[in-house]
Amino acid sequence: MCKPDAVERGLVGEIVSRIERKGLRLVAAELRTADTALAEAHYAEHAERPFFGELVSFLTRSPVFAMVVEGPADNTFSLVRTMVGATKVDDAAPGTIRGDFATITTENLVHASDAHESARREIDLWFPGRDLAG
Ligand code: FUP
Repeated sequence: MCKPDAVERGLVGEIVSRIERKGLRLVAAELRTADTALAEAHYAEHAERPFFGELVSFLTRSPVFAMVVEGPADNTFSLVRTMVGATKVDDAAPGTIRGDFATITTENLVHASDAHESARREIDLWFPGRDLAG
């Protein structure tokens, strides 16, 4: 997902281009503004963290570009996570999306599922009824 900061900064094309050049394929994509319920469900694992409120405000402040990405093997989530880079911007290596374009951790441009299970859960959350989760 290109988060609100990525859409605001006009980086959707750059991010999609990197995914496509890698050899991965978009199978669904949508520009939409998340409501609070969707943002809270998306970040449910962080519900007890002190930054949860800010996270939900951030994700709902303007449209995100949600995507389902497919690759030739069953490691697509892992490939995408590597391209995205570390969560903390200080740790995000040059060559990664966050390493190349993000300067603060709270605005680190992209979200990417970190396992098959989270990918399935998040696809069902953002693209309900579409039977895309594989
Ligand atoms: P990631 O999977 O890399 O997006 O990272 P997390 O799911 O752990 O965190 C989700 C978002 O919470 C991050 F993108 C930024 C924010 N965050 C903070 O603001 N502070 C933290 O200490 C950790 C995460």
